[in-house]
Amino acid sequence: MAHSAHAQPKENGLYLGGFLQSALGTHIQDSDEQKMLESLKQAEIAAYWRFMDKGLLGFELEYDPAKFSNHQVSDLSTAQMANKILEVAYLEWKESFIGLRLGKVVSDVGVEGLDIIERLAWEKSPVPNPNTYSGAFVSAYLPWNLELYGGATLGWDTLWNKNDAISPIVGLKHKSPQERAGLAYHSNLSFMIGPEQRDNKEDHRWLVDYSVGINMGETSEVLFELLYGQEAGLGYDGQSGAPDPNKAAAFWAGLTSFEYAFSQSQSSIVQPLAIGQRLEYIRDKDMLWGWFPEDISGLTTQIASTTTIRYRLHDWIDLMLDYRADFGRGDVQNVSILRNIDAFPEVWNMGQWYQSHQFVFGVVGLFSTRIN
Ligand SMILES: [Ca+2]
Ligand SMILES: [Ca+2]
Ligand SMILES: [Ca+2]
Repeated sequence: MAHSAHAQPKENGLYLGGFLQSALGTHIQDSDEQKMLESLKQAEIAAYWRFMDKGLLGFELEYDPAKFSNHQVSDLSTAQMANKILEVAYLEWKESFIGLRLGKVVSDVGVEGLDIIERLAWEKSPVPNPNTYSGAFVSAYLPWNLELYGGATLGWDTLWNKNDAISPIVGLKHKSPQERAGLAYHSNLSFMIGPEQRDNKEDHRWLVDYSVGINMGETSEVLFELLYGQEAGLGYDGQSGAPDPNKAAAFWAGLTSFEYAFSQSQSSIVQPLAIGQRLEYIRDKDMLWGWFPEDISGLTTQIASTTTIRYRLHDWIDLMLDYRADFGRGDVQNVSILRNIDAFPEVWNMGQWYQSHQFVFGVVGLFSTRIN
């Protein structure tokens, strides 16, 4: 699909690229307060060197203001700055039966593209999985289009190890042998385990994630993802409602999305148009993630819908409209925050849903050039 192209080049050479994701947008919060969105969502510069048909050196530097929203830049150490700015930096080597990767890479977990040039929607869904990790990885390309992969990482979304412990990942990918009547699919089952809390080697987090993507006739794409995970030591006691260090926090989440590109349309005006709809569900019964897009804590269920219309004005510029609606509530008795409880709690004890609506008019500019 036009909007899920991978940035990495396929042919030998040295390349430079980048993109700018900017917006005019508003966010209507649960309090009915309206906030203008930051006009710059993300900017990236990338360099790739593909060599000897098998090797790839990749660097992607990003500026994402959201990563700096809670910090004064002057308070950050060089290591923290590097972690926020260096999105990926890796060396890859691919033989026909085996592949190796070393460095900070885009995580194998999940199905959605990390950046706006690799997915349709304005924002990646906040379902809890790692976006990137650093480490060493091996893939074995097996018969029947299977790929078995595994590696040792320093942890979720980090360039530096915050607890001197390794978080291994293993997974199995499968894709359809060839397009059958324009139908293609790929799936990915992954498992990751290791301590993720700062200076704590004892309490492990584990995550199992299953993802599927189905493409039909190069115009439609359906994505599907389901995940379940636990984080030791951060659970709650269901009776007292107090944190219980002997209990694991548990979370599960899923998303489904549908995209349609009008690239095969008769009309050249309609061809650059693509539309998409994504739904996601997150159950976070021990309030581990705090993913609601405002500063509201104590929520345990979130449902969100994202509707996207995107238009490729040129090879290097996309216009888009994106509407995201979030609904959250606290619905774990004695633990989460419940509000506006109905008079008949045994029938309807959910409290009212918190709501949040975000409207974006976005512009994405991209460039990519071969230097050598
Ligand atoms: Ca990137
Ligand atoms: Ca990025
Ligand atoms: Ca670690």
